[in-house]
Amino acid sequence: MKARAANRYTGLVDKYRDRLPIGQDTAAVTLCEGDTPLVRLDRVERELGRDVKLYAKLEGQNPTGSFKDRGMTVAVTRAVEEGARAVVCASTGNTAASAAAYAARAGLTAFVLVPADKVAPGKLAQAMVHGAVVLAVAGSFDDAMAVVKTLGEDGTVTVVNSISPFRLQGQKTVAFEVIEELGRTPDYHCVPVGNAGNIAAHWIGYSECCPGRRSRVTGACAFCQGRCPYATRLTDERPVMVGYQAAGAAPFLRGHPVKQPETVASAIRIGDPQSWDFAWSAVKESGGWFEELTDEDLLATQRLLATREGIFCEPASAISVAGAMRDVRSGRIPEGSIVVCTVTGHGLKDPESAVRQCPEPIAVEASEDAVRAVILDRIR
Ligand code: AN7
Repeated sequence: MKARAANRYTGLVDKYRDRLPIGQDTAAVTLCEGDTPLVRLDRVERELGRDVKLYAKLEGQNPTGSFKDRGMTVAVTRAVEEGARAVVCASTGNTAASAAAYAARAGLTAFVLVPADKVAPGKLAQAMVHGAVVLAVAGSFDDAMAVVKTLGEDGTVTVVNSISPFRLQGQKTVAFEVIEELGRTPDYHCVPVGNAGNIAAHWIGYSECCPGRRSRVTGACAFCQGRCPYATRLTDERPVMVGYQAAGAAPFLRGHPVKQPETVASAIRIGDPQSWDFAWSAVKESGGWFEELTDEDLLATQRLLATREGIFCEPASAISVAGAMRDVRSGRIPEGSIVVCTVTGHGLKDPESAVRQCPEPIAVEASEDAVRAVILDRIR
């Protein structure tokens, strides 16, 4: 029993503490986030008919159902270290759910600002159930974000949006896990882009895996400086970073903020991304690109992943796979490539948009004959 306890996974702060801005003796505020599955998409590969290896990093398997937990464990652990009493964020939903859960665990009050009537019901439920003070803002996510930035300035509350460097530090660990699992760096890493923190965090992580080839923009790893065990063990390759946006909310494609972003993927209905420069750097330094997809594209891919691979993700998360498929088909991602798609959030957050595409349940009598008739009619 003892040996097992010693090997128990206790979250990403404990695992990567020497690469995170958390003191050695600080107890992590953790729900054992991270360590998410990397799943090969065999059936999507076959459908593409190209010689690529396609993987999905299932971030919806985190404790509150999205990648935000990676950043939140670090941000809330730090907030407690610094003696904060309350945290605040603006959110399209997932950050709010995560902040609410980690604040509950830490005994802090969470204030979450969400655009009124624009948040998927599962996410709103999480924020409410975990006891956050939910403020439904008469405006967009971008309006709420602007308010939160001003609140953070005088230190009344600790901001846990991805403008906090601690969030990105936590989220960078996804890159460490991908390299550990593949035993090498992927050639391409495809990420959905909204506020643009996550693609930047991926790049920080991959850059820290590369001794001697650190990002000029993100800077050297302040915590390992080549000394930590990972620096010698990991690779000096970095992947090409590709960011995908919904066509109605694609400021990186337009080259400027978008006033009224619109997409079925409410998680990434964001017109004025906070990590603008950072995301551009990640894409440019890596030789990557941004691309946009229509709502139809990402809903079709959400359905494909669900019906062919058994993966239920939210619409915003399907965009990385939708984009990778398009870029593999066009040859922009060449044959022979290893491609990882970050699938950012769980489909149960937003069942309505998914169910709308499905056939209705079949009403049937509680009799063997009636059920058998349906089965015989459908089986091939
Ligand atoms: C499922 O919760 O911005 O580009 O306030 O929930 O780092 O913003 C969520 C973003 C992708 C985009 N996929 O990541 C919020 C919020 C899902 C998301 C993104 C979000 P960023």
